[in-house]
Amino acid sequence: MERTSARRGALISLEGGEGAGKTTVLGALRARLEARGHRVVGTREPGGTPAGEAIRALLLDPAHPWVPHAELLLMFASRAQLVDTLVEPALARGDTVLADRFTDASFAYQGGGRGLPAGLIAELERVVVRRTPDLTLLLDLDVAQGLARARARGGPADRIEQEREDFFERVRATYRARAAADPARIAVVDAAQPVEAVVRDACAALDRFLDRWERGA
Ligand code: T5A
Repeated sequence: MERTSARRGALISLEGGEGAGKTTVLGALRARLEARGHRVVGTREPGGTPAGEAIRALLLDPAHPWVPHAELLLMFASRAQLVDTLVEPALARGDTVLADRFTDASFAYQGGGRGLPAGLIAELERVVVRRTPDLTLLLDLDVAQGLARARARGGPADRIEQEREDFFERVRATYRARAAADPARIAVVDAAQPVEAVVRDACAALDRFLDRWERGA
């Protein structure tokens, strides 16, 4: 039975380094939400809208050597379009938004990875996004293992996947630091486990959150 409520929907994001298994886990999270009566709107970043997908293509194309500030602003251009045209209307309808990456990715990749100031990213978040996810699931995985998984999938590496390993080590460290600083919002899932165990732990963290959220807490 669908939940009917005047309350706004929840914003749930999924984060992790390259090859951490987000795509693999997303389907299970959606199924769990729907089984609990939530209407789910899925998004991905960069992208998620026609304009955002065009920005994504520019961002990931190895032909464009974006400087860090340009990369950051393009991520936020895509996110602004997504938030205003898709995320906010969905939350206002009471739908649950399941986001494949959100602003934490900018803190991790453009902040940790590229070395841009966290204060600048926080200011863009405050002005452009105006919202923090209600729950974030962080799929945490050893960098070399994640890159090996991503490479095993085949196909050419995109511009960001072509970065050196130390870049992804900084990305991972930033994600973990953010989770340590905000454990009430960010749940860390050990993504080195077999798929079934990752899905089980991610769904358990989702259930704990939904138990509180559905009570109105
Ligand atoms: N980015 C994004 C920024 O720099 N700043 C930002 O603000 C934002 C929003 C695109 C890029 O943009 C950057 C980050 C990215 O570099 P993306 O589309 O989310 O973002 O790209 P990826 O993180 O590269 O997503 P992937 O689709 O490559 O990885 P996934 O979804 O995490 O991994 P998945 O599920 O495809 O799994 C990878 C492989 O591993 C296997 C899968 O079968 C698959 O083959 N696998 C497992 N194998 C063993 N055990 C498990 N537990 C497994 N789980 C999955």
